[in-house]
This record gives sequence, C-alpha cells and structure tokens, in this order.
Amino acid sequence: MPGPTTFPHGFLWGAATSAYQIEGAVREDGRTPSVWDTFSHTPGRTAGGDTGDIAVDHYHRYREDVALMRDLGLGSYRFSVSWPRVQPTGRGPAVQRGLDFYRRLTDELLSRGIQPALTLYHWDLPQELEDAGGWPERDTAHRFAEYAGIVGEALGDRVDLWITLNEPWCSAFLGYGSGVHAPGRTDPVAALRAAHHLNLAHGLATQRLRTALPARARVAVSLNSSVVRALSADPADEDARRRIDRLANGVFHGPMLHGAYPADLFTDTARVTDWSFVRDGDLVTAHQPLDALGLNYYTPSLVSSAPDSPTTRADGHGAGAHSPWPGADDVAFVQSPGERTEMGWSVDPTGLHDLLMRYTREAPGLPLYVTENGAAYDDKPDADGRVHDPQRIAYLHGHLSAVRRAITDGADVRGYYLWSLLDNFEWAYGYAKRFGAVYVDYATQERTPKSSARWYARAARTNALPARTER
Ligand code: PNW
Repeated sequence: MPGPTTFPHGFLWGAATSAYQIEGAVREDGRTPSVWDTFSHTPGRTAGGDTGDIAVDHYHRYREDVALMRDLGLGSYRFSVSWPRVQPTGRGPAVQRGLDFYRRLTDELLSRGIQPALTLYHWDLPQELEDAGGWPERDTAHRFAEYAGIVGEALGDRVDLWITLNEPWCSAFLGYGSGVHAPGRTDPVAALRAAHHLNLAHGLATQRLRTALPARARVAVSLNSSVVRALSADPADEDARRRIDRLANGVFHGPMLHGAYPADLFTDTARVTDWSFVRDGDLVTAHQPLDALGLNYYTPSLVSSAPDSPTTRADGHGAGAHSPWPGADDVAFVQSPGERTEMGWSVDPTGLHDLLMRYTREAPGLPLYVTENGAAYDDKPDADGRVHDPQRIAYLHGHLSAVRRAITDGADVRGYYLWSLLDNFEWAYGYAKRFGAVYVDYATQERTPKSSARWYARAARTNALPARTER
C-alpha cells in the first residue's frame, strides 16, 4: 500500500455534473420539457424563479469545458444524459440529434484521455411521462428500461461506466413527498410507490444494458446513502435513527443489493401504505448483479425522537407541512454543531469514512466510487478576477483524507468525483449556491478555475493529497 497521502495506482480523479444543471439549450434539437422545466417555470418553486433554460450553456460550450477538464488533469468525467433530448415523449424512437450531442461530448472526452461515466437519469423525467403518472406509476419503470436500451446501444462503444439512477431518494421523496423537487407532489403514498418503481426501473434497465453493452462495460447506481446518527444513546433516539436509515438507505439498497426490503420498513410505514404495489418477482428484478456502487456524500444527518413535532430537516428540505419521510413524523433532524457550508450542511468527513466502511460490509467485494462530494461556498472573484476558495480546499482535503483512510481500512474505493466541475443550477436553490471547482460568471458565461481547481489538479496529477494549504 502506498504512503498515507498517496492513492492506489489507477485511482480515478473525476468531476461530476448533470444535464439539467448545466446544459441549457432546452428547446434545441427536438428536446421537450422535463419535469424540471415545468417545475422551475412554476412561480415560487425555485429561488429567484431561476430555471435551467440557459444554465451554463454547456450544450454549446462542451468543447471549452472538456478543455478545462483536461487542464484539471481529470481521469474521468461523470455527466448525465437528458432523457427528453433522446426520447422527447419518454417513449418511441430516439431523436438522433439528441444522441449526437452525447456522441460529440464523449468523443471529445476520449480524445483528451478522459473516461466518460454516464448517468442515465439525474431527475429530468420527460414531462409527458409525469403527465401519465410519473414514478408512482409502474409503467414509468418500463419506459426507463427502454430508454436505457436506446442510450446503451448508441453509446456502449465509447462509455465504460454506466450509472442507472442518481440518488433515487431525491427523485422519490423530494419529488413526490416533500415536493421541494420536481414534480413537486406532496403525497407520502406516491413517494413510496415512486421509490419502488425506481428500484424496479434500476433492475429492468440493468438487464437491458447487459444486452445492449459490450462485456467490458460496467453498470452501477449512485445512491445518496445517508449517514444517520442518533442524537443520544436513548432508545427512542436510536429508534429514530433506525427508521430514518431504512427510509434513506435500506429502501433502495435492500432491493438493489439484497433483493428484499428491510422487514421493519413495512411495519414502520404500515399506517401509510400496505405496499400492495410490490408484485411477485419485482425484488428479483431489482436485484441485478452490479459491477460497482456509487455513493454520493455531503453531510451526515443527526436525528432525535420528537413525539410532538413534525419532521423537520436541518438542511431546510422538508421543513414545514410536508415531510420527505413517510411514517416518521415524530423524528426531528437536529443541526450538527460545528462548521457549515453555504447550504447549511455541517462539514464532517468522518461521515464519508463511515459510509464507505458501511457499504464495504453491506456489499462485500463490490468496488465503490464516491460519485459526488463537494461543498457550496459564497465564492466571488477578487479585484484581479481570481477566485480564492480556501474553504473548499479544506473541505476537499478533509473528505479525500477520509477516503484515503477508508482505503487503508479495507474499502475498495476506485475513484472520486468532485461535485461539481462548474458552478451550476442548484435545483430549488437556483444559481445562488455555487458548488463548482470552476467559477461561472452567469452574465458572460466566462469560466474561471477557482484555487480549489488548481489544488485538485495537483492531487490528480500526483495521485496524492497535496498539503491542505497548497494552492
Ligand atoms: C445532489 N438532500 O443533490 C445531486 O445529485 C446534485 O445534483 C446536487 O447538485 C448536489 O447533490 C448538491 O445538492 C441533493 O436534501 C439534493 O438530502 C438534496 C439532498 C441530497 C442531495
């Protein structure tokens, strides 16, 4: 094993983005609205009424953006394909012009020696499928598998790492439970139905990809598995932790990794639903052999039992009338002490170490990737036009150190994707939150690498952690 700040040979240094957050060009080349177009154009849904109409215009600037990636020394770039660009109504034949964009992008990446990692679904459901019922309807899972087959056949020759879904928890529970994400519905039964159909969609799509892709291609899923901690050792707080863990993690990794929902999830949610939408064979379908597991991590969750208060989340999601935690109304989310990012999320790299060790136990032998990790800070150019973000350097240093410690402790972590390559449309927060290693001036679309980008480039080039203060 290499020294304590050096990473294993072949470790992938990457950065991640998603289609709706960066592409813009929402009406070009046959693309139709996704649920995020509809949602962001609905007054009151996003901060400042921001939309992804233009975003960072990556659809037109991808060559420049790939050149930035090369300057950063990235070994891999994780992006997502916009479903409504490829299949505008969510059914039927593909639009070649839509697929061509991803052919050009992946060609450009490969010509610069950057491995593409492709996410099929990062939340931009074609609006027509939502109009037909969306993820709470079983048919959406079949539509997703068809779409996966189209993209697999078109790009299988040039993409080796395939990710079916990004953070299905957000799709189900923020999209249909708390309603802070598109499509903005607030129905706990719909949220649990959506979760099940996302599990089914993952399984059906993985089966479809296995026939569409060459044998060398690898298939994975990216879960925003939460690190849930109890406020105290009190049995009531411990039970709150257990229940949130099932609703955040087990609800997806149960079917996907083990072929079963955690039994206590059914009892915990019995007052909400009888789960009769789960059909025979669904859990066998959801449980497909995978080649890797993607984990997205930002901050841990601290919970306590709060019998009298409706669920609130320290990060603001779900605060108020509608909870993203069906059947867990008596759980409170407590703000962790210590430093926080612009999102109000506490900075705690130990959570990333714990997460990697947990999935080392949960999925023995499965290679792990950190498919997202990063932080929003209030970055501003100085008088010389440079952007200094020492807080982000400290965040990345802390979290990459945690990854390195997990590797020492036996976790098979193959790569790390910084969220995000560029400042971009941060969903309900609009453009107010900047996660990029590269600063974007939204008035001019000018890109300026922040000091963290130079720090990260050094890490990628040396395959080791630079000292925290090094720029
Ligand atoms: C993830 N939560 O979103 C997404 O994959 C990215 O698209 C996003 O930009 C990034 O993290 C930063 O937010 C999340 O409320 C949104 O728990 C919300 C939550 C988690 C992840």
